[in-house]
Amino acid sequence: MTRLYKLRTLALCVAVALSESVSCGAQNPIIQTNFTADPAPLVYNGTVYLYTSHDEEDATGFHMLNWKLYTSTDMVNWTDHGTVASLKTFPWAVQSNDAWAPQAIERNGKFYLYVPISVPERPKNVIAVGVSDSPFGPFKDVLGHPLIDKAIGNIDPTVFVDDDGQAYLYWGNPNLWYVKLNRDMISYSGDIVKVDSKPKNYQEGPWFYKRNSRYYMAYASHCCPEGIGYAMSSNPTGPWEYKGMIMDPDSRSSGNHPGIIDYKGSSYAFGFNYTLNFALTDVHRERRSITLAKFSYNSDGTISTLPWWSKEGVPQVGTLNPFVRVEAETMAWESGPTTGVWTTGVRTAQDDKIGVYVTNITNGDFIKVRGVDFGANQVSSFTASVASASNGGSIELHLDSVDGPKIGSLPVSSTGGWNKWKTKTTTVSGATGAHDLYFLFRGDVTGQLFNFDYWKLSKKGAKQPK
Ligand code: FUB
Repeated sequence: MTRLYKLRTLALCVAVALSESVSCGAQNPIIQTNFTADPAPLVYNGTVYLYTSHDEEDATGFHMLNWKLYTSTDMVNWTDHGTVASLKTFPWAVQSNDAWAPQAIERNGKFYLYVPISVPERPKNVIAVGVSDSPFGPFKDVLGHPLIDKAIGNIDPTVFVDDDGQAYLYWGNPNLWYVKLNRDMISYSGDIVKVDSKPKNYQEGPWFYKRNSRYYMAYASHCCPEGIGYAMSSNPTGPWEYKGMIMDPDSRSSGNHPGIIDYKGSSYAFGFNYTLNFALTDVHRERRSITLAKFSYNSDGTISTLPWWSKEGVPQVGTLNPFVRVEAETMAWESGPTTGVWTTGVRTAQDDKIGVYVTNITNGDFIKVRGVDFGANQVSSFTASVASASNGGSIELHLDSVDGPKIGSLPVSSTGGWNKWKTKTTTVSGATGAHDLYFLFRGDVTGQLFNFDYWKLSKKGAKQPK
């Protein structure tokens, strides 16, 4: 790394930290390559599947066309799986906007994604359901019409299957409604019920779940800004007793739609803020970013109020194994928000052949993968799948910071096209134990260097991947 580049990186980190926008040690917001909101985490087979709504980059007010999926097994490194459903999934709906807050659930090996969308006629808010055989989608519109018909405020579905097999769908703004879903999860029986015991300051964004025989209703509360309130009940249909604030409203975020899970022995609350938007502009635009906090329940099941979303986020659960294929779009942080010039950070793209990959890589960009376990002096090589139609560049591997010890550098020359993928390998040495791994992208050209699909480290004596 040149001295000039080191100075530039350090200066940017200090300047950004001082400006209180996004610091170099940040972990919140957890996704930096897209604007994401309305977190809907699902724990399935040991992995957190985080379904999100997606604010388009040109948004001033809401501009939302699809739903995305990210996964993690350590709560800090998140893998982008791209778009799993979009307004095109529901061709009878308004196609220009309104892909709002989703929630997904698994039942008997099928996955159901409930989404609020709009129909052309007023009142326009409806709730639709997409079905897939896989948590990764794509979700299909099996009904061909809304699950919950149009009414004002039919938004923000939250779904839960109780121990006795009865499934419930709650939703609504400004009122809270529920219906009992049938076992097929795509139809319901009985009346749609308006909740009389709507919890104090309820606005929207309900998140319904059960823990230790207690039912919880977390929700976006107050307006505006929104905080996160919650109520409890001994019955899935209430009455709901207001219990307090999980997070107080804060002027740094006008909305705050909750998603709550237990994972690997800890409890987590997801929400969102506008940190990345405000790193780019002073103007409030509906470009949100999902945030994460760890918390504990009190012995009576109540929840103490959490501080506002920290920049540091949550501790890593375990470490990342680099000796298996790791998607390049698995990251804890990337350079865009750190430099305050998000448009020059790396981005993700998706195609039918290889799925999601990292793109928009320019000289000086980096990806941080947190807590990579290199083991005991066994690392010998680094292999990456890359594609380039330019002169390419290189991937430098650094430990613990972008200018930390360099353990290897992979030259990437042209492969003959941005989608002509080749695996390339270089030697790596000097890494043992767990470290944050930084991929620092270098190249002479102004403009894009290469695309990056996946990587893997190999141990001494291991057969090289082809
Ligand atoms: O994201 C669009 C809407 O804003 C959601 O449906 C609400 O919960 C609020 O977050």
